[in-house]
Amino acid sequence: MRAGRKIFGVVLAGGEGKRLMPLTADRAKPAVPFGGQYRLIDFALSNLVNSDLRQMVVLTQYKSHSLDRHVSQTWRLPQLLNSYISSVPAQQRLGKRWFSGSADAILQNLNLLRDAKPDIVVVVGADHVYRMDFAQMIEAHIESGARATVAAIRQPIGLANQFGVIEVDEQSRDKIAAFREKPLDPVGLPDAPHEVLASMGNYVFDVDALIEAVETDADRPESNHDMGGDIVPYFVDRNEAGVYDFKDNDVPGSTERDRAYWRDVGTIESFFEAHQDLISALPVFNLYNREWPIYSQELNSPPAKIVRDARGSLGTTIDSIISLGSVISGAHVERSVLGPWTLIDSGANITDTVAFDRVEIGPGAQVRRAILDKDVVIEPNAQVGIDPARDRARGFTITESGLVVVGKGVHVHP
Ligand code: ADQ
Repeated sequence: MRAGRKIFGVVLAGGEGKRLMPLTADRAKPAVPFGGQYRLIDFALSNLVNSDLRQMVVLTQYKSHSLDRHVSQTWRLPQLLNSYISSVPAQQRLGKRWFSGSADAILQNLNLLRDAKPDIVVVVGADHVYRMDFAQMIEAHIESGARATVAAIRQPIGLANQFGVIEVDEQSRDKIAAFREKPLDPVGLPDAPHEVLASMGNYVFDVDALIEAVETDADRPESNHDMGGDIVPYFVDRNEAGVYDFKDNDVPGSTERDRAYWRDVGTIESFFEAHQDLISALPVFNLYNREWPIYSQELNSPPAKIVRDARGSLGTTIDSIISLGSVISGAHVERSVLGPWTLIDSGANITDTVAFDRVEIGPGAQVRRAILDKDVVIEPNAQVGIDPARDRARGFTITESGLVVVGKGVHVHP
């Protein structure tokens, strides 16, 4: 039982997210907007708060300003009961060097653990979309007697080189027998040769075991000081690593469809696909589960408005998410997710598009299969996603499937 044990949360939020460029040109991956009004980190933090954690730190490093601002403005827990989520920048506490990996980020912040004196530490990544009750994983960790427990989910074998791959002990199924970080020659599961059991990058540790592991790792010159690559294998070598199967996690209000949904949105394509899911009639990920809310910034904005323009042309939206503060006037929006304060003017046609905050789309403009970063302005009659050669010539990022990404603040001319 968790009773009486003090739990502390560490959110690893220092990653660059290179594969999401240009969306990460100016911000850390966990600060990338998602689903209109959220930032990616809101999913991890909502899960931790809903799991009753009350003391957490967010370790940042790469381009952390936007992330720091979001965490400090949005994630203010009441100070009563000593609740807090603090964003902690890299501070070179152990000499003149930045974090060399996620385990080094923890090593350089051990003072936080020593001050908080928890019994158990939950360490999670900050860039996945999912719902998870960590209280259930903590209970499984305590019951199993493992010193470190890794959350795991089945993934297609073709993706094994993006994940830590777990082999479960045949005798005691909650133990990890072997672990390989991002293997190039993965072996499928005995009951499903086309799948592997992947680490979700979420861990539960006994505090003293975690401290010992990162301190021991610091002295290994061959280490990359990475949680997946170095710390998990450290526990596996000692036969102290447990595995927690995410499919056993039962989040209040979840349905058969969205149970155990976990999505890496680390590439432009997967980021876009996750948005397409949100706006489908029966999305796998249900933002509207009120029993396990996903919290986000308080926008303090007027409601979204969809109206005829002055000449009487209809404003229409189909299969779309429209965030607060947006106005669609005499324009058509279809299968799109619009962030706060999007303005779309007469005759514009927006299809299969994800727009971040404060995007302006002028009269007669056309946008198709695009991601528009914050403050993008599409000028009257301009086009995006219609003529690939033109989009490429204008320096936009174009993915293999033809998605066009327009970077922050860019003005697109006709
Ligand atoms: P990756 O996601 O490739 O694999 P990593 O790049 O270390 O690993 O990112 C993990 C988390 O740590 C992210 O939230 C990232 O923002 C953060 N992070 C990275 N470097 C950091 C640093 N220097 N300081 C602070 N935070 C940092 C990991 C595991 C795999 C697992 C996948 C699941 O290593 O075993 O399968 O996550 O996606």
